[in-house]
Amino acid sequence: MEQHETITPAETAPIPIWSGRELRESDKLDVEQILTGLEHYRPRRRGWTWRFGGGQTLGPFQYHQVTDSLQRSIPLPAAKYFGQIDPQPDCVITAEIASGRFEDDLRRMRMAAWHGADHIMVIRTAGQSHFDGLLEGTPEGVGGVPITRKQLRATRKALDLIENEVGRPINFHSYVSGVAGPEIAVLFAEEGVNGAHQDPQYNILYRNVNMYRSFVDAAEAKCLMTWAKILQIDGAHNANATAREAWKVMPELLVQHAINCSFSARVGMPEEQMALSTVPPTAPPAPCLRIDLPYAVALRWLFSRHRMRAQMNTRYIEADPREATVTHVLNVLISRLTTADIQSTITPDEGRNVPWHYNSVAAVDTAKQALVGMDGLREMVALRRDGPLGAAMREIVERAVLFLEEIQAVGGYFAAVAGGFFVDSGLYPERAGDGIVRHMDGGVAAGSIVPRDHDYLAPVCAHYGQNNLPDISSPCDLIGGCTLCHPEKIVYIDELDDEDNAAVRLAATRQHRQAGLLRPEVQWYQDGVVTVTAFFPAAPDLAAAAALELAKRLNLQDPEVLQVRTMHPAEGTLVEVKGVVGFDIDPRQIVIPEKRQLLSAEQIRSQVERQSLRIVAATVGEDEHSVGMREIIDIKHGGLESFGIDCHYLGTSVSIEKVVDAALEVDADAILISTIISHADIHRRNMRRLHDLCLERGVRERFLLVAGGTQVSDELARSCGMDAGFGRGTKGIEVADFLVRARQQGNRHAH
Ligand code: Z97
Repeated sequence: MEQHETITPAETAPIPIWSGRELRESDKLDVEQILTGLEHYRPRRRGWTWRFGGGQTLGPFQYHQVTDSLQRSIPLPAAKYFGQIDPQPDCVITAEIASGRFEDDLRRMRMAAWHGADHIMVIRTAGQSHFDGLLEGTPEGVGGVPITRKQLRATRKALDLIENEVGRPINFHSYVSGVAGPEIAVLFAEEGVNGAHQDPQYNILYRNVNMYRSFVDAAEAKCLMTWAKILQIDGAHNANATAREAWKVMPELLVQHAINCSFSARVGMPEEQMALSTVPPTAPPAPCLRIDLPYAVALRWLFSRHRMRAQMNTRYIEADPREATVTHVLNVLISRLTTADIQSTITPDEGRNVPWHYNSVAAVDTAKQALVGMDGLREMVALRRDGPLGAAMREIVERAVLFLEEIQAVGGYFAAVAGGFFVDSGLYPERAGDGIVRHMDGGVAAGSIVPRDHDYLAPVCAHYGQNNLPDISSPCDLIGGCTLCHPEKIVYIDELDDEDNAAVRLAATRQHRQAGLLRPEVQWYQDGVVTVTAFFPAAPDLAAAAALELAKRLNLQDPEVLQVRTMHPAEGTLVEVKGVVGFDIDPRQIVIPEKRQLLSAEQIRSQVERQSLRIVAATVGEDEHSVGMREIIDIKHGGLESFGIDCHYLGTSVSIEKVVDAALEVDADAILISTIISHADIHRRNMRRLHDLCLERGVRERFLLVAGGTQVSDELARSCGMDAGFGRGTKGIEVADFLVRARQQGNRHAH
């Protein structure tokens, strides 16, 4: 299935259709097959792809900020009320996939893509920047998941299949950082990686790589990224995440963006290839829009020709996905009130786990839902610059300008870093004295820069700086082509560790996979992790301990409390606890209840129009519950009335005799009784009584008898003489479907 193609720049052209095997919706991604033949795999394009196209009308709605729909996707849950439309917003949506095992990540990417992600960021559990060389042959899983050629190829190959399936190009993204940054940039250029974080300031501040070395390396890396059209994401957002009082670093963030952008431009990177990584700095209970919005406006005003990558604020996420989701939606509101080219998502449980796949997908859905919900917002509201917004925005910009001026005054960026200017939590020009201090002659790889000889010559393309090339068309002509121009020259090295590698891991689970056994999972293949949510009427500490005890008694191994939410210090606490189950479920021993295919609402309506249908309904016996029956009947809930069925509701605590009398009086087609109370088997007795009474009066054949209630099942109802029974969660359309079909078929056993 591999093929050798010449790499062509992607631009925004539709994706080429791959001649390889297509994925079928019902097939699982065959990871072993993906891993086969990687030595021959070539990426089919190079460079970043934005979303394109855009029908303005989808279903009943007119959209203003959507792009082409996917061929296959999972729409938002509420789409079922709108003809299953799945509008795809105008910005690229990122999913962060980071299980720590790439073979598991591949499956997750597919789920994320179906929900609308077209930017897959693979992050590792150990900092890539700590490595000082290429990782060819390294076993996956050592020190987290380093990016190796093998992993890149496997990922890109899987993404080829996935993008064919959903019908939209997917950008694959990682990092170009650390002292191996230039080598990694070559690797990424060779392997068709589409986007990468690159910012020398990140190396300096967060990985303590020597300053000079970081900028020299960045020049080389950026040159390669420019050649390969890899979208660059900078690293300013990290100051948000690390400063003690993050909302005060806004002027500095602008300065950091400016430094990386102007350095990149000097290397030759076009402005539109630079994406600024921006995160709204605060989150509720801070009055975040008052702080974050002026910052967002200032940023876009200063960097109007660059791309904006809007990251979500995760600084304050601990364990409550609900809280994180609200912050994310507020972040998306800022994207919609300003602009965003990429809306990045992180899982709402980032504070407590490596991203679990369903949480990654939840974050993608949150972004999609919020973006689509705010479609065209800017056409309706305008940002007022003449009030506090304009004033705050000007103030941030002024502080940033002063910051830059001071950097120049002290002798430049390196001197400023040595002076602890950066990630200081004072609102500039205030300084809190807690900035990150790095020294010019210190850090990893200090003193490792070697000046090029005056006759230096490197016969490779996309190489930065002085190079004494003879007058030839391409530098690598001297050696008959470099690996960028002639990828067949790339030497592919598989994992070299015999014991820890993807093949061994897959072999360990092969039998299990082939047998189709099931075990829950959140992180790795069938890791057995489940969560239990329990409310205890107890104070937090006691509730947490009780939850662990609960997990133990449920036979969950390694129980761990994930979150504790106090409802009231004395009255109760909600606890979420995770644990591992050690057993498999064999699908062959499971009976899947057959799903009834319901008539459509339209079909039911037209049947009822053709031949009217009348019912009497009541909650029977000594039972005052009315809500269940009401839901089944009321037009407001899409109940029987909404299909034109004539409903005579008799109320609650109605005797069986009265129900039958009423049915005879109005000449009903069906009798619906509901019983919620079920002690002393009263629900069974009511059903039997109805059946018997109809028999006694010789009218059993005249009526369809239907019973409902929380303890009622179809089987039980039939055994008590009913024609059908409906349990908890029944919708009106299910009852309507039964009534229409049963009458149509002239028998009572259509259910
Ligand atoms: C994000 N959630 O989406 P190492 N270079 C830059 C970075 O920002 C990063 C690295 C390198 C975050 C992702 C934070 N960013 C995590 C400019 C990391 C990664 O592999 O951790 O050494 O470097 O942006």
